[in-house]
Amino acid sequence: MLNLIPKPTFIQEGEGEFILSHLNGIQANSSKGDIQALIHYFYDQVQALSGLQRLRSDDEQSSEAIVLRLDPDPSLGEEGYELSISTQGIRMRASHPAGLFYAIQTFLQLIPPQPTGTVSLPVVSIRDTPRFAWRGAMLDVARHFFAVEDVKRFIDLIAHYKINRLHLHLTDDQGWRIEIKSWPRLTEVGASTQVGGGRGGYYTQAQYKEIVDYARSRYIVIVPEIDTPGHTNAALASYAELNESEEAPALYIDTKVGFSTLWINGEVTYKFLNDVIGELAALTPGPYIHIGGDEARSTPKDQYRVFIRRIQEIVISHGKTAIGWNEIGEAELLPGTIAQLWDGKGYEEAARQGAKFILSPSKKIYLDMKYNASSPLGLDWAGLIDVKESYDWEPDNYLPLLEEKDILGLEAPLWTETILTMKDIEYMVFPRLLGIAELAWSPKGQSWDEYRKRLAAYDKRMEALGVNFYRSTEIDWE
Ligand code: TNX
Repeated sequence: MLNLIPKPTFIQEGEGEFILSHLNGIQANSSKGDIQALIHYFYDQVQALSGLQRLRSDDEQSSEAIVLRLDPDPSLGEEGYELSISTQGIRMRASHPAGLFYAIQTFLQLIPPQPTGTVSLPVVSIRDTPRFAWRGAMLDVARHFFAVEDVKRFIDLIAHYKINRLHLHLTDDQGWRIEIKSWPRLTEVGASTQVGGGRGGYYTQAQYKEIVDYARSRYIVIVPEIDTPGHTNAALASYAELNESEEAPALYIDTKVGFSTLWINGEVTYKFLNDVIGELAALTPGPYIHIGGDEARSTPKDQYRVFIRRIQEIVISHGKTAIGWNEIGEAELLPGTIAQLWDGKGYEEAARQGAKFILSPSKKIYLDMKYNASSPLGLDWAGLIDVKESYDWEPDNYLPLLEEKDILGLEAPLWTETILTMKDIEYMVFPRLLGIAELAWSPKGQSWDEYRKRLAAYDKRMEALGVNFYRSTEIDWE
């Protein structure tokens, strides 16, 4: 059995092995920048995992050993690939660069986790395409702020499991984390603290672009969220005119939700949102802007509906697609708006309006939930979620009104009320995200009993990457 996660669509194992003793001379049939970048990525990753050395010159006999090919093949789609290892060498093929990136991820998982000087690879033929187009993770950088380096490490780690969306929850009651040049107090004031009263922080526009570019090099689209009309205390504290009372509240460092709201009937609110979303849209190559919309308990229902309508219009006017948490179904959804399911409120209305869904059911894939009653980190309002609970469910059967065609995919959020450091992030995310990535990528109907055996080999891999993961007792780690 090959321990691959997510499990590929089709695997045929053969006889024998291929021994890689040094790294050089990858052959590619394209000199496009994307492909050259992939070759560098491949060298760096293989070298780091295996200790293999790159030879200086490319004129060694091994130069035909590793071949990357871009071949138009509609049956592989945007992200599919073929990877074959024979006794003669390694061949990866895809229609688009993303597919080659995923072929590389699969290849990296075939490298034994302990470096021995050479790499012995099984003869195998793999053909693989994803089930869902949306395979996401979310990081809340508002409750606690995380430095650019942490976000890059997070991107590197999740990319290994073919995650292709990173949703950044950039604003909340406790902090505003993205520089907006036309409204500078958002960061001068609104970024100055975080849950518990620490220093907070924010990304300059240049740093945000650095994150976007880094994510793009790992085939991950950044989905920025400006949470509205609730979860806005940091903005309200920065600018008095955004409050109906025209008085700025104090900054907030506690974790209770539902008390803040933008001033729905104030025109200044829409000028503000147009400026913020305009700047963010210009910095974001991906097609999405997330507008939040959750837990707006201090916004009267009728006003909430007006607000959600107007903010969708603003997002569309900047050329982007709006995404909102499931509550937005209570308002009129404009064509194309995507609903993100978390607790089901508003889901039926959104489904009846024909919205497409991203599934983030809190009882299954909230990465901020404790694993068990003695987990040192996390919350438990949605339940305790050990590895099996997060893996062993079927997206297509989860909600009566949604069929496969209505589901764009899955996204696992990490809210950070109790998460302070990169080590904390890793502990909550790993290993649960591996199983969630498999639910999003692999064909329907995988089995928990078989999955848990494959996962058992990943402690060594996670150790090799220095990941602080949770050693679930549900797994017989190797
Ligand atoms: C609910 S999920 C929230 C977040 C909290 C989270 C904690 C959602 C859309 N809203 O504001 O951080 O619970 O688990």
